[in-house]
Amino acid sequence: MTDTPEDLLRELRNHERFLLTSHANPDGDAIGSAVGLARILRGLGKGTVIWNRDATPRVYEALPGSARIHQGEEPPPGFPDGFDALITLECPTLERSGLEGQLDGKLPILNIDHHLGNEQYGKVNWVDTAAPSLGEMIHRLARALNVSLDAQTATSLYLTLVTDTGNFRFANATDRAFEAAAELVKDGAQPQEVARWLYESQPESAVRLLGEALQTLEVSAEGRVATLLLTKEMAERAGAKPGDSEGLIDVPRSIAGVRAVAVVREIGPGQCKVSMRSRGDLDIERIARAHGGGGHRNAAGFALDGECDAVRGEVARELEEALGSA
Ligand SMILES: [Mn+2]
Repeated sequence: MTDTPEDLLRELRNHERFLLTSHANPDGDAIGSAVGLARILRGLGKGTVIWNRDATPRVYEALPGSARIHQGEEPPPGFPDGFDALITLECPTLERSGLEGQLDGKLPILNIDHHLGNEQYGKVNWVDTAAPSLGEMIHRLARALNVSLDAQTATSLYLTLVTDTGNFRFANATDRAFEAAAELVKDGAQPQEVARWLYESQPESAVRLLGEALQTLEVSAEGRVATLLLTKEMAERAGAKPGDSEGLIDVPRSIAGVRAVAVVREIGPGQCKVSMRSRGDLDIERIARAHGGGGHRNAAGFALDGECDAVRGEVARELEEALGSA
Protein backbone atom coordinates (compact mmCIF):
# COMPACT_ATOMS: atom_id res chain seq x y z
CA MET A 1 0.00 0.00 0.00
CA THR A 2 1.54 3.29 -1.00
CA ASP A 3 1.12 6.08 1.53
CA THR A 4 -0.76 9.16 0.53
CA PRO A 5 2.09 11.35 -0.68
CA GLU A 6 2.89 14.38 1.43
CA ASP A 7 3.26 16.52 -1.68
CA LEU A 8 -0.31 15.68 -2.72
CA LEU A 9 -1.66 16.60 0.73
CA ARG A 10 0.29 19.84 0.56
CA GLU A 11 -1.11 20.72 -2.89
CA LEU A 12 -4.65 19.98 -1.68
CA ARG A 13 -4.22 22.18 1.38
CA ASN A 14 -2.56 25.02 -0.53
CA HIS A 15 -5.10 25.42 -3.32
CA GLU A 16 -8.64 26.71 -3.02
CA ARG A 17 -10.55 26.06 -6.25
CA PHE A 18 -10.27 22.63 -7.77
CA LEU A 19 -11.46 21.33 -11.09
CA LEU A 20 -12.01 17.58 -10.88
CA THR A 21 -12.27 15.44 -13.98
CA SER A 22 -12.22 11.81 -14.97
CA HIS A 23 -12.01 9.70 -18.10
CA ALA A 24 -14.14 9.25 -21.21
CA ASN A 25 -17.21 7.05 -20.67
CA PRO A 26 -17.03 7.45 -16.90
CA ASP A 27 -17.77 4.35 -14.85
CA GLY A 28 -18.91 3.97 -11.24
CA ASP A 29 -15.39 4.44 -9.93
CA ALA A 30 -14.94 7.66 -11.93
CA ILE A 31 -18.29 9.10 -10.82
CA GLY A 32 -18.17 7.96 -7.18
CA SER A 33 -14.56 9.07 -6.70
CA ALA A 34 -15.23 12.51 -8.18
CA VAL A 35 -18.39 13.11 -6.15
CA GLY A 36 -16.73 11.76 -2.99
CA LEU A 37 -13.53 13.78 -3.38
CA ALA A 38 -15.48 16.95 -4.17
CA ARG A 39 -17.43 16.53 -0.92
CA ILE A 40 -14.23 15.86 1.03
CA LEU A 41 -12.60 19.00 -0.38
CA ARG A 42 -15.72 21.06 0.28
CA GLY A 43 -15.53 19.81 3.87
CA LEU A 44 -12.13 21.52 3.99
CA GLY A 45 -13.73 24.75 2.77
CA LYS A 46 -12.42 24.37 -0.80
CA GLY A 47 -14.31 25.19 -3.97
CA THR A 48 -14.80 22.30 -6.38
CA VAL A 49 -16.30 21.77 -9.80
CA ILE A 50 -16.56 18.35 -11.43
CA TRP A 51 -16.48 18.25 -15.22
CA ASN A 52 -16.49 15.18 -17.44
CA ARG A 53 -16.48 15.30 -21.20
CA ASP A 54 -18.92 12.36 -21.37
CA ALA A 55 -22.30 12.08 -19.70
CA THR A 56 -22.90 10.24 -16.43
CA PRO A 57 -24.39 6.79 -17.22
CA ARG A 58 -27.99 6.58 -16.12
CA VAL A 59 -27.40 4.00 -13.36
CA TYR A 60 -25.19 6.47 -11.49
CA GLU A 61 -27.64 9.36 -11.69
CA ALA A 62 -29.23 8.09 -8.48
CA LEU A 63 -26.04 8.89 -6.56
CA PRO A 64 -26.65 12.08 -4.56
CA GLY A 65 -24.40 14.82 -5.94
CA SER A 66 -24.06 13.32 -9.41
CA ALA A 67 -26.41 15.98 -10.80
CA ARG A 68 -23.74 18.59 -10.00
CA ILE A 69 -21.33 17.09 -12.53
CA HIS A 70 -20.79 19.40 -15.51
CA GLN A 71 -20.72 17.55 -18.79
CA GLY A 72 -19.91 18.55 -22.36
CA GLU A 73 -17.29 18.99 -25.06
CA GLU A 74 -16.26 22.36 -23.62
CA PRO A 75 -14.59 22.70 -20.23
CA PRO A 76 -16.85 24.23 -17.54
CA PRO A 77 -17.49 27.96 -17.09
CA GLY A 78 -14.49 29.71 -15.57
CA PHE A 79 -11.94 27.34 -17.06
CA PRO A 80 -9.04 27.74 -16.60
CA ASP A 81 -8.76 31.08 -14.78
CA GLY A 82 -11.45 30.33 -12.21
CA PHE A 83 -9.44 27.37 -10.88
CA ASP A 84 -6.06 26.99 -9.29
CA ALA A 85 -5.53 23.24 -9.68
CA LEU A 86 -6.77 20.34 -11.78
CA ILE A 87 -7.31 16.90 -10.27
CA THR A 88 -7.45 14.04 -12.77
CA LEU A 89 -9.09 10.85 -11.49
CA GLU A 90 -8.04 7.55 -13.04
CA CYS A 91 -6.78 9.09 -16.27
CA PRO A 92 -3.62 7.17 -17.26
CA THR A 93 -2.98 9.90 -19.84
CA LEU A 94 -4.17 13.51 -19.88
CA GLU A 95 -5.88 12.72 -23.21
CA ARG A 96 -8.33 10.46 -21.35
CA SER A 97 -9.78 13.54 -19.66
CA GLY A 98 -10.38 15.46 -22.88
CA LEU A 99 -8.50 18.50 -21.51
CA GLU A 100 -5.25 17.92 -23.41
CA GLY A 101 -4.24 20.91 -25.48
CA GLN A 102 -6.46 23.24 -23.44
CA LEU A 103 -4.34 23.69 -20.34
CA ASP A 104 -1.25 25.49 -21.67
CA GLY A 105 0.40 24.68 -18.36
CA LYS A 106 -2.02 27.04 -16.62
CA LEU A 107 -3.10 24.69 -13.85
CA PRO A 108 -0.97 22.34 -11.79
CA ILE A 109 -2.22 18.79 -12.34
CA LEU A 110 -2.75 16.42 -9.42
CA ASN A 111 -2.90 12.97 -11.01
CA ILE A 112 -4.56 10.23 -8.93
CA ASP A 113 -4.88 6.80 -10.51
CA HIS A 114 -4.82 3.05 -9.96
CA HIS A 115 -4.22 1.94 -13.55
CA LEU A 116 -1.11 0.31 -14.95
CA GLY A 117 0.78 2.49 -17.40
CA ASN A 118 -0.11 5.88 -15.95
CA GLU A 119 2.13 8.37 -17.73
CA GLN A 120 2.87 10.43 -14.59
CA TYR A 121 2.00 13.66 -16.39
CA GLY A 122 1.06 15.59 -13.24
CA LYS A 123 2.87 17.97 -10.95
CA VAL A 124 2.04 15.36 -8.35
CA ASN A 125 1.32 11.75 -9.30
CA TRP A 126 -0.22 9.28 -6.87
CA VAL A 127 -0.62 5.94 -8.62
CA ASP A 128 -1.37 2.80 -6.62
CA THR A 129 -2.00 -0.10 -8.97
CA ALA A 130 -2.87 -2.38 -6.04
CA ALA A 131 -5.85 -0.23 -5.02
CA PRO A 132 -9.16 -2.06 -5.57
CA SER A 133 -10.78 1.15 -6.76
CA LEU A 134 -9.78 4.78 -7.06
CA GLY A 135 -12.42 5.47 -4.42
CA GLU A 136 -10.46 3.32 -1.97
CA MET A 137 -7.50 5.70 -2.51
CA ILE A 138 -9.81 8.69 -1.99
CA HIS A 139 -10.94 7.06 1.26
CA ARG A 140 -7.33 6.88 2.42
CA LEU A 141 -6.80 10.45 1.27
CA ALA A 142 -9.71 11.61 3.44
CA ARG A 143 -8.13 9.95 6.46
CA ALA A 144 -4.75 11.51 5.71
CA LEU A 145 -6.49 14.89 5.51
CA ASN A 146 -8.31 14.18 8.81
CA VAL A 147 -11.71 14.64 7.22
CA SER A 148 -14.52 12.54 8.66
CA LEU A 149 -16.97 11.26 6.09
CA ASP A 150 -20.68 11.91 6.09
CA ALA A 151 -23.10 9.24 4.85
CA GLN A 152 -23.32 10.62 1.31
CA THR A 153 -19.57 10.76 0.87
CA ALA A 154 -19.23 7.25 2.29
CA THR A 155 -21.89 5.99 -0.12
CA SER A 156 -20.10 7.61 -3.08
CA LEU A 157 -16.85 5.84 -2.20
CA TYR A 158 -18.60 2.55 -1.41
CA LEU A 159 -20.14 2.67 -4.90
CA THR A 160 -16.62 2.72 -6.40
CA LEU A 161 -15.74 -0.51 -4.59
CA VAL A 162 -18.89 -2.29 -5.71
CA THR A 163 -18.53 -1.30 -9.37
CA ASP A 164 -14.76 -1.80 -9.75
CA THR A 165 -14.75 -5.20 -8.01
CA GLY A 166 -17.86 -6.40 -9.85
CA ASN A 167 -19.83 -6.49 -6.63
CA PHE A 168 -16.83 -8.00 -4.80
CA ARG A 169 -16.39 -10.83 -7.28
CA PHE A 170 -13.20 -9.91 -9.19
CA ALA A 171 -9.57 -10.55 -8.27
CA ASN A 172 -9.32 -7.01 -6.90
CA ALA A 173 -11.88 -7.85 -4.18
CA THR A 174 -8.96 -7.94 -1.75
CA ASP A 175 -8.85 -7.60 2.01
CA ARG A 176 -8.31 -3.90 1.40
CA ALA A 177 -11.54 -3.71 -0.56
CA PHE A 178 -13.51 -5.37 2.23
CA GLU A 179 -11.80 -3.32 4.94
CA ALA A 180 -12.58 -0.08 3.13
CA ALA A 181 -16.16 -1.23 2.55
CA ALA A 182 -16.62 -2.04 6.25
CA GLU A 183 -15.27 1.37 7.27
CA LEU A 184 -17.48 3.15 4.75
CA VAL A 185 -20.55 1.29 6.01
CA LYS A 186 -19.62 2.36 9.56
CA ASP A 187 -19.56 5.93 8.22
CA GLY A 188 -23.08 5.53 6.89
CA ALA A 189 -22.70 4.10 3.37
CA GLN A 190 -25.89 2.36 2.24
CA PRO A 191 -25.07 -0.94 0.47
CA GLN A 192 -28.74 -1.76 -0.04
CA GLU A 193 -29.35 1.57 -1.77
CA VAL A 194 -26.32 1.13 -4.01
CA ALA A 195 -27.44 -2.40 -4.93
CA ARG A 196 -30.88 -1.10 -5.80
CA TRP A 197 -29.44 1.55 -8.15
CA LEU A 198 -27.11 -0.91 -9.84
CA TYR A 199 -29.14 -4.11 -10.00
CA GLU A 200 -32.81 -3.25 -9.52
CA SER A 201 -33.37 -0.10 -11.53
CA GLN A 202 -33.46 -1.32 -15.12
CA PRO A 203 -35.98 0.33 -17.40
CA GLU A 204 -38.39 -2.15 -19.00
CA SER A 205 -36.90 -1.33 -22.43
CA ALA A 206 -33.46 -2.58 -21.33
CA VAL A 207 -34.88 -5.95 -20.31
CA ARG A 208 -36.82 -6.18 -23.60
CA LEU A 209 -33.63 -5.32 -25.50
CA LEU A 210 -31.82 -8.10 -23.66
CA GLY A 211 -34.54 -10.48 -24.81
CA GLU A 212 -34.06 -9.36 -28.42
CA ALA A 213 -30.28 -9.68 -28.24
CA LEU A 214 -30.35 -13.12 -26.63
CA GLN A 215 -32.23 -14.48 -29.68
CA THR A 216 -29.02 -13.85 -31.66
CA LEU A 217 -26.65 -15.73 -29.33
CA GLU A 218 -24.05 -17.79 -31.16
CA VAL A 219 -21.50 -19.97 -29.43
CA SER A 220 -18.46 -21.39 -31.23
CA ALA A 221 -15.01 -22.87 -30.63
CA GLU A 222 -16.32 -25.67 -28.38
CA GLY A 223 -18.20 -23.21 -26.23
CA ARG A 224 -15.33 -20.81 -25.72
CA VAL A 225 -16.53 -17.90 -27.89
CA ALA A 226 -19.98 -16.29 -27.58
CA THR A 227 -21.34 -13.41 -29.62
CA LEU A 228 -24.49 -11.28 -29.70
CA LEU A 229 -25.96 -8.89 -32.26
CA LEU A 230 -27.83 -5.70 -31.59
CA THR A 231 -29.46 -4.12 -34.63
CA LYS A 232 -31.35 -0.86 -34.97
CA GLU A 233 -34.48 -2.87 -35.70
CA MET A 234 -34.16 -4.78 -32.44
CA ALA A 235 -33.61 -1.54 -30.53
CA GLU A 236 -36.74 -0.10 -32.12
CA ARG A 237 -38.86 -3.14 -31.24
CA ALA A 238 -37.67 -2.94 -27.62
CA GLY A 239 -38.27 0.82 -27.46
CA ALA A 240 -34.64 1.07 -26.38
CA LYS A 241 -33.07 4.30 -25.18
CA PRO A 242 -29.38 5.19 -25.14
CA GLY A 243 -27.63 3.22 -22.42
CA ASP A 244 -30.06 0.30 -22.49
CA SER A 245 -27.37 -2.03 -23.86
CA GLU A 246 -25.07 -1.22 -20.93
CA GLY A 247 -24.03 -4.47 -19.23
CA LEU A 248 -25.46 -6.62 -22.00
CA ILE A 249 -22.03 -8.08 -22.69
CA ASP A 250 -21.94 -9.64 -19.22
CA VAL A 251 -24.75 -12.03 -20.13
CA PRO A 252 -22.86 -14.19 -22.70
CA ARG A 253 -19.83 -13.88 -20.41
CA SER A 254 -21.78 -15.72 -17.71
CA ILE A 255 -21.88 -18.95 -19.76
CA ALA A 256 -19.69 -21.69 -18.27
CA GLY A 257 -16.49 -22.24 -20.25
CA VAL A 258 -16.72 -19.04 -22.29
CA ARG A 259 -13.31 -17.35 -22.72
CA ALA A 260 -14.18 -14.50 -25.08
CA VAL A 261 -17.35 -12.63 -25.94
CA ALA A 262 -18.34 -9.90 -28.36
CA VAL A 263 -21.40 -7.75 -28.88
CA VAL A 264 -21.76 -6.32 -32.39
CA ARG A 265 -23.99 -3.25 -32.36
CA GLU A 266 -25.34 -1.59 -35.50
CA ILE A 267 -24.75 2.16 -35.21
CA GLY A 268 -25.69 3.17 -38.76
CA PRO A 269 -26.28 1.70 -42.20
CA GLY A 270 -23.37 -0.67 -42.78
CA GLN A 271 -21.60 0.55 -39.62
CA CYS A 272 -21.00 -1.50 -36.49
CA LYS A 273 -19.44 -1.07 -33.09
CA VAL A 274 -17.80 -4.13 -31.54
CA SER A 275 -17.33 -4.58 -27.78
CA MET A 276 -15.26 -7.53 -26.58
CA ARG A 277 -14.38 -9.13 -23.27
CA SER A 278 -12.02 -11.99 -22.49
CA ARG A 279 -10.86 -13.99 -19.52
CA GLY A 280 -7.36 -14.57 -18.19
CA ASP A 281 -4.41 -13.96 -20.47
CA LEU A 282 -6.40 -13.91 -23.70
CA ASP A 283 -5.36 -10.53 -25.15
CA ILE A 284 -8.15 -8.92 -27.16
CA GLU A 285 -6.69 -5.41 -27.09
CA ARG A 286 -4.45 -6.63 -29.93
CA ILE A 287 -7.52 -7.42 -32.05
CA ALA A 288 -9.10 -4.04 -31.31
CA ARG A 289 -5.87 -2.20 -32.11
CA ALA A 290 -5.56 -3.97 -35.47
CA HIS A 291 -8.97 -2.45 -36.33
CA GLY A 292 -8.07 1.04 -35.12
CA GLY A 293 -9.70 0.65 -31.70
CA GLY A 294 -8.28 0.03 -28.25
CA GLY A 295 -8.84 -0.94 -24.65
CA HIS A 296 -7.19 -3.34 -22.24
CA ARG A 297 -6.13 -6.97 -22.43
CA ASN A 298 -9.54 -8.20 -21.25
CA ALA A 299 -11.86 -5.42 -22.43
CA ALA A 300 -11.55 -3.74 -25.80
CA GLY A 301 -13.58 -2.44 -28.70
CA PHE A 302 -13.51 -0.94 -32.18
CA ALA A 303 -15.75 0.26 -35.02
CA LEU A 304 -16.01 -1.64 -38.31
CA ASP A 305 -17.89 -1.04 -41.55
CA GLY A 306 -20.05 -3.88 -42.80
CA GLU A 307 -23.35 -5.63 -42.18
CA CYS A 308 -23.71 -6.81 -38.58
CA ASP A 309 -23.88 -10.49 -39.48
CA ALA A 310 -20.69 -10.37 -41.53
CA VAL A 311 -18.89 -8.34 -38.87
CA ARG A 312 -19.97 -10.82 -36.21
CA GLY A 313 -18.59 -13.70 -38.29
CA GLU A 314 -15.26 -11.93 -38.70
CA VAL A 315 -14.99 -11.03 -35.01
CA ALA A 316 -15.84 -14.59 -33.95
CA ARG A 317 -13.12 -15.93 -36.28
CA GLU A 318 -10.55 -13.51 -34.88
CA LEU A 319 -11.43 -14.44 -31.31
CA GLU A 320 -11.16 -18.15 -32.18
CA GLU A 321 -7.75 -17.52 -33.76
CA ALA A 322 -6.59 -15.60 -30.68
CA LEU A 323 -7.72 -18.54 -28.52
CA GLY A 324 -5.83 -20.93 -30.76
CA SER A 325 -2.58 -19.01 -30.37
CA ALA A 326 -3.05 -18.17 -26.66
MN1 LIG B 1 -11.24 2.26 -11.33
